[in-house]
Amino acid sequence: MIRTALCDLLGIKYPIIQGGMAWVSTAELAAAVSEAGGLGVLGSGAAPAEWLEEQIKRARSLTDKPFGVNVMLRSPFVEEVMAVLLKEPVAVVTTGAGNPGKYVPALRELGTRVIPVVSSTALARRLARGGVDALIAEGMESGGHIGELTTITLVPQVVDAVDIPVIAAGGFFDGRGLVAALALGAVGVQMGTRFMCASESTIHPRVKQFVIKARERDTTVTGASTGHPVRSLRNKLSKLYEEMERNGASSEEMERLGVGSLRLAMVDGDVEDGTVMAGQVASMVQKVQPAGEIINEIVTGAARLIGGLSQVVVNS
Ligand code: TUI
Repeated sequence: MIRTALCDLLGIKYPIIQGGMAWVSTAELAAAVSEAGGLGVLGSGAAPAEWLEEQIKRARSLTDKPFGVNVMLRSPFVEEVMAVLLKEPVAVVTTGAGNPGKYVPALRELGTRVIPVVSSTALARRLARGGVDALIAEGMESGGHIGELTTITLVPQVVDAVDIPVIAAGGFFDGRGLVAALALGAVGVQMGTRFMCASESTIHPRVKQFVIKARERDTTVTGASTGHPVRSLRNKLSKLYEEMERNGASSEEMERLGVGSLRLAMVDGDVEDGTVMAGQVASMVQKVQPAGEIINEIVTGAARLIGGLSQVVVNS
């Protein structure tokens, strides 16, 4: 129904990638998204390599469709995680929070498609020259670690800067977003927050309810003073961060507070003392629903919209 060059590049039905979110994107979620025709992605975050290896095996047992792994480049286990990806190759590797340049040749040698996330045209150009397969241009509407530009300004600039396919991320939720991404020159979208509350998502039910309850101004960006701004849902911990930042706390002090806080939220369900990373579309999430239903809603919404747009053009 909605096919783009991304579908051919990755061997998927619909041009929708599920964001590889640390402590959120487990084998159950990734496999469900891949089964539904998108690209499911495991989020390795700062988890040890053994965890990832087990998750890859589990995802393979749940689906025979392609899936990916996101590598968080600031992980203390990044070398071991990369070693797992050379031993147990997956269809796609996405990366975040840094420059994956030195890992690209070995992964591509195995046939793995490498798709880094970028938040600037400078890194986009450098990586395109280094021979990556595509780029995800992620705007600051996203959850987690973010850059400075909005999606609507970043995506067309990255599209113009490189001659490889670009996937848009940050602020996408439904078929309207998918059509908007295509209008900006992207070949598809990556959505993270939209999939947090999928039935197959293994995060704590309290976190799902916290996302569902969120209103439009309920995300906040903390940690800008450390050079690593993070978007999350406002809670007791985010208020503490804001207070520390106002009082000129050191980067080390701020980062120490963050250690283990994502797991505390996502796995243990502590939505006040943990970091509930989520994007600005959190307020659009209204219920828990199967990943397949989410994908269908996005695709049918986009198809209906494109049908309407072509009529506008024909009639004018
Ligand atoms: O990576 C993400 N989202 C994340 S990572 C994460 S864990 C973390 N927590 C605190 C600090 C750092 C990481 C939670 N959410 N999204 C993709 C993304 N990548 N957004 C922005 C970037 C990015 C930033 C700088 C990519 C490359 C980059 O390059 C710097 C360089 O080395 O040139």
